[in-house]
Amino acid sequence: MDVSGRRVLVLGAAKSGVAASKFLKEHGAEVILSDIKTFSEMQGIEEEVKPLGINTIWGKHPDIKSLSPQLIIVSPGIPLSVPPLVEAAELNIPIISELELAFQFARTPFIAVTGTNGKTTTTALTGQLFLDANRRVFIGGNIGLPLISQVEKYGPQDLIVAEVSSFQLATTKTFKPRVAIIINITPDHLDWHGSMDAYREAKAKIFANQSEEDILILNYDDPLVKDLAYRAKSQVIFFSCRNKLEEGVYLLNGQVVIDIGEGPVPIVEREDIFLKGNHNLENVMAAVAAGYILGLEPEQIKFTLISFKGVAHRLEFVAEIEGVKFINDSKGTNPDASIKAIEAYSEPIILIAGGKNKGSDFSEFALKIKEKVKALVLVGQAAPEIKKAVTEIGYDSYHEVNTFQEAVYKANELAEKGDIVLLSPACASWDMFKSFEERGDVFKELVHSLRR
Ligand code: UMA
Repeated sequence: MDVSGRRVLVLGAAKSGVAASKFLKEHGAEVILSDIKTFSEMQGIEEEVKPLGINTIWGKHPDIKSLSPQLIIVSPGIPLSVPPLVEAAELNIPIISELELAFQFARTPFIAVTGTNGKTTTTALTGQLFLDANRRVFIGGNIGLPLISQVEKYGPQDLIVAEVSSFQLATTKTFKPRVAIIINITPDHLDWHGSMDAYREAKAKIFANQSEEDILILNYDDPLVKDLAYRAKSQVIFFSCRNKLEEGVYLLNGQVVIDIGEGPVPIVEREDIFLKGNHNLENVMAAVAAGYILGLEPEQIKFTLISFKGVAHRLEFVAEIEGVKFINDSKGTNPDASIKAIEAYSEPIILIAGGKNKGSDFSEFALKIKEKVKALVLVGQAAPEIKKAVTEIGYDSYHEVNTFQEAVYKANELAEKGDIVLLSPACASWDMFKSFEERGDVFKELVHSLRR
């Protein structure tokens, strides 16, 4: 793609829009960066980009007819239904995502990972497999740094492992990863996409341009994902946590094995994998398929699987103190995520839950607590609601506390050797913290202070 001398409108001036604008300007484009946020909200960005010669429009939708851009780069958070994009589509002005722009400038093979849940863990784990094998790898995209800011720093011998969202995929045109992974598809972001069908079609764009020499890794256990195989031109590798497959990645006598037509090759004992839980097994199997098909040795893959400790705030192991393991799952911001976290452990659990409720119903969560949680410590705004849900079904092993610090101390006091103290609040953090990251960091500090 040659952008030199072309007038490009970048819609949205957050992380990906700013990175795209700088890149385009460096490559000789005439760049207009816009955001509906006001000048005062965007002052910092204005000061950052103006000296580079990037023009800006703040506080309103840009007028497409008067600007007449030749190309539009749209930020992931902006739906295609906003007026300037509807108008641009009518005028046949190409609209692409920062992902498509990055791909067009890339010289590096991509492993692209999408799915409703688990994409961050799968992306980080897949990247780590290759890092551990001494490959030069960039891990980014929807997580971490925007691809466009890094893409030219990597060459044909390197690898880009990219988490890609449905938003980014919806406006790809030529995106063609060497390996594509779809972990699962369940309802999400329907306000942006308009329907479940449109959401699934956006995800399916991850392999739309793949050809026979490319690889598509699909979850056999998820019907919406499995059926996409019929449409693929690429080589499909299935993975399954539940079924013994004729070919693919699956469990055989407690071992994760891969069979790509040469018989089952053992990779690792399931119980030796550091990441626990069925949902993590999906992530692990997808990463195994990608690593093996791109030539990593089973021993190398095994090394990473037994040592990779996961991404921060997602079932993150913090410490073991006097036989009690402390786990930070501050990312568990809704009941569904916290149910999965509870299911991930076979040990007795002391659960810390509560925070800001986002309108969730806690009845399923309460049932899981009754089934598996030895003691429950409740904190934050939603504590009374969770208490009501558990008492209604006859669970009384709960303790209400007033501060987050008290919650950690109470959980520690209740825990005995062999137990797990799990922070998985099932709620947002905003009643007490700026973000779930801050909540997780405070939890980790408090846990480490217990040692002293
Ligand atoms: N805006 C307009 N016009 C509109 C609507 C919005 O100008 O009509 C502006 C907003 O004021 C805002 C900007 O457009 O300033 C939108 O920015 P953005 O939300 O796209 O933010 P970025 O920082 O560019 O972040 C995006 C991803 N955001 C989303 O997908 C919503 C980030 O993923 C990603 O890390 C980043 O690019 C770098 O690639 C976040 C995310 O939540 C983590 N992703 C979703 C998920 O994981 O479920 C998909």
